[in-house]
Amino acid sequence: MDQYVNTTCHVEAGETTVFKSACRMCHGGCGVLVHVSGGDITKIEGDPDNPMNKGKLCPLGTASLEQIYNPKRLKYPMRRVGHRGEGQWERITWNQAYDEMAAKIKKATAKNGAESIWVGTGTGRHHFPYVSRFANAIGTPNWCEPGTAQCFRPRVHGSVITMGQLPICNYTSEANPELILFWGHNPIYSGPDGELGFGVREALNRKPKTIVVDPRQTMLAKRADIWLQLRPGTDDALALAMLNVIISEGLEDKSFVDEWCHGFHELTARVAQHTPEWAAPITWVAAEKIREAARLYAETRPSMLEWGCAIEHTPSCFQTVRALLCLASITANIDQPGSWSFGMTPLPSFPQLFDKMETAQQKKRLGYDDFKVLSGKLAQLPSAHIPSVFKAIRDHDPYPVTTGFIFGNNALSTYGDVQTVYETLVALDYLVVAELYMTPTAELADLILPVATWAEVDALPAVPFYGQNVIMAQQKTIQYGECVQDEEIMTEICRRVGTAHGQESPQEVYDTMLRSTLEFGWEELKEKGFYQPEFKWRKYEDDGFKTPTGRIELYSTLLDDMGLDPLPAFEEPPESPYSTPQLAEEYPLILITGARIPMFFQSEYRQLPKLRKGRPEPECELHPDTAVSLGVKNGEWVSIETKRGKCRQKVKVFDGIDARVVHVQHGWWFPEEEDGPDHGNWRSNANTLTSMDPPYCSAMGTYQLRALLCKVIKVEDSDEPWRPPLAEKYDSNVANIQEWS
Ligand SMILES: Nc1nc2c(c(=O)[nH]1)N[C@H]1C(S)=C(S)[C@@H](COP(=O)(O)OP(=O)(O)OC[C@H]3O[C@@H](n4cnc5c(=O)[nH]c(N)nc54)[C@H](O)[C@@H]3O)O[C@H]1N2
Ligand SMILES: Nc1nc2c(c(=O)[nH]1)N[C@H]1C(S)=C(S)[C@@H](COP(=O)(O)OP(=O)(O)OC[C@H]3O[C@@H](n4cnc5c(=O)[nH]c(N)nc54)[C@H](O)[C@@H]3O)O[C@H]1N2
Ligand code: SF4
Ligand SMILES: [Mo]
Repeated sequence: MDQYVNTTCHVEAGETTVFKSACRMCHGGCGVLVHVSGGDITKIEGDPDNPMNKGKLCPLGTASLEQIYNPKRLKYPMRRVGHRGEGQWERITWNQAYDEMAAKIKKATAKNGAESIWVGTGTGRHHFPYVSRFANAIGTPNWCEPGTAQCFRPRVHGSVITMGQLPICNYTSEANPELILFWGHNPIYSGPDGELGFGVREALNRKPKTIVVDPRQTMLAKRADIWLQLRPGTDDALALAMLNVIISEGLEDKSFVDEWCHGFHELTARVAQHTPEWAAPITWVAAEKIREAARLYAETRPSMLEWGCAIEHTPSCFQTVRALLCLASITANIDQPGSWSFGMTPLPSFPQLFDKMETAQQKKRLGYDDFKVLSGKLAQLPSAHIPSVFKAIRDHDPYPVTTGFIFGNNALSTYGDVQTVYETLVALDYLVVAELYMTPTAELADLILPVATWAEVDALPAVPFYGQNVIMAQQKTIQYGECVQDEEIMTEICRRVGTAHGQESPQEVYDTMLRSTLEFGWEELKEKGFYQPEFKWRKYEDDGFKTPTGRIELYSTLLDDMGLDPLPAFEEPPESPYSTPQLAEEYPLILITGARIPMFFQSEYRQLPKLRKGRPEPECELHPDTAVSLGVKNGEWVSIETKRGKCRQKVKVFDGIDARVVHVQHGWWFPEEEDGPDHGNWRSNANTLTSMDPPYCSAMGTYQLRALLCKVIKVEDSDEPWRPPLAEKYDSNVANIQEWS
């Protein structure tokens, strides 16, 4: 029996109204109680009834009030009056803003077709599914976000192609895994990225065996039964070698493989050469250790596989995803208690309106032919290829892209190679940025729209989006300034343009979704707070896996049909000590960036005192031997340099990292610096070091964001930080800026 888990929503407590909602300081999904009194939020606490977080909040969640009432928040729409990037703005009304945007969309469409409009967003915030809906409604196939090729979507698309659905670690069920394999993922820091960090902690308390695959000795690695400290970017080789051990030693689950897996013989042949001895020099992990890990993994069942974005930051990402899917599949760790499982998907898929766009227009999507799993025929959530869109903006090749809408993405911080990003943004004729804060990216806009925080929106959070087993209502609890939630902004633009679709209110959309499969609508869900359908295991026994063969496709017939490699394979990272040895002479260290820390979310929250206090300065991790050889000590500033650019961070000496590897934090800018439109964007920004250049993953178009080559140099506190030559233009240098106005 399905059951309503909750009882009440608005709990009147004297003068205070308590709303049940969902925190979205990260991807989100923790149940919260929001106390509102006199139109203001007075308290936010974890909802003890919620099965996802059981009343707990992480550091980000507890800082919510500092975010919602932050004095630096944008409060009303603003139009650029000076030159682009000069920081001169005039306040306008929403009505003026909507009319202006509608006119620009019509003009761009008439001149160069709707495909000349780029719609961008960031990772999984409440309005994520609305962004592609909006793009489809106004007729452009060119929407994208930094994660489509570099984070999460490769895992989703790879899973859909291989087994019909994304498998998840469901810690809300009673069953506990006997083993957890953490692969390039640190969920106790990175929270909800398909699961809840709280669930992982609880599962760990029950003392399962653990294997950690990570170049850094994280807390999880310290307590692991086996820690595989691999060379960054060689996950595919390690996974192939583990498959080799399992298959050559006959440790697979034979009956599951016989009945439910397609292409085991082909996989066996593919991995036959990939022995641990083959993998050891590639991965830097000893052959015996690979064997030991493969045996422990195969023999300890059921197990869950916690995988993270670290595997998606290299062009071989799709093959790595596929290899890991094969590992879990041949050991039958699929949709049974304590193993990877499939969510219940109680809701229909979000109405993103892809079906409303003509095929001919879909085919204009940049990346459509080249990256079939990201943008083309095999894409489960088709999106454009970012480097191709940016090229079309800069060079009008293969056609002009001239108008941009960004709903929540600090592109100058989180895209690879921010210098190229900068050149791209200033090449646009017209740029709208919907934001909470005046970020370095918003500074380059023509129109700025102030948006609502998570506590000011009505939304169906991404929890069901991940296939999790809970549907939640996120409720608007207050009005702040003139801020409007992104979904409403997009809907109103559609109305002003007069699009054929996409004009229903967000609440109507949620209501229709809920009622199409459940017996209640949006208002009832708000009252209940959340809904949890009954969970079923081994759903595939009823109607097979949703693939062409009805089985898990170790050998993918879909990829084969598209001319892509149907079996997992190894690719050396395009920039590495082995593929570019000459470059390695000048840049001898391997760079990894962006391992998550609990205080920040991407480039967010540096302006929240409670969180910033925990990490006041950017830090890079160096092995003690490396620090000695460079002549630097803990807390001293260093310049990290690649052939593309430089940034500086403070040294944190850390013996849990290989002496040949450096880790640099990502997302750093300095919102406290008011003067100058760049807000310290270039000083400590990891993406001055990275690249958006080819080669790309043949399926997903992924570029190499990690495992690049760098060097580290000591700098004095008094040394001027490096700024790229183009940043000089970024100062209010009117002569230059005029060219872009
Ligand atoms: N607090 C907080 N939570 C977050 C975020 C945040 O910014 N802050 N971001 C959210 C987002 S969008 C995402 S994608 C997730 C990301 O969170 P995770 O998926 O956990 O990814 P990371 O923290 O980047 O990296 C996880 C581990 O991978 C290791 N690693 C680095 N390079 C490699 C490699 O080549 N191979 C392997 N096997 N491991 C490697 C790192 O050392 C790190 O310990 O977190 C989400 N949650
Ligand atoms: N070097 C390096 N770069 C990386 C990564 C890495 O590990 N290393 N990780 C990559 C990954 S995995 C990801 S997912 C991306 C993340 O990239 P993004 O998700 O784009 O993160 P941000 O660039 O911080 O941009 C988010 C912006 O949205 C604003 N915002 C927050 N909530 C809302 C809202 O409700 N509405 C609107 N309109 N705006 C909002 C915030 O103020 C912030 O400025 O970064 C990628 N970049
Ligand atoms: S894990 Fe995410 S949703 Fe949960 S409290 Fe922290 S920030 Fe909020
Ligand atoms: Mo991400």
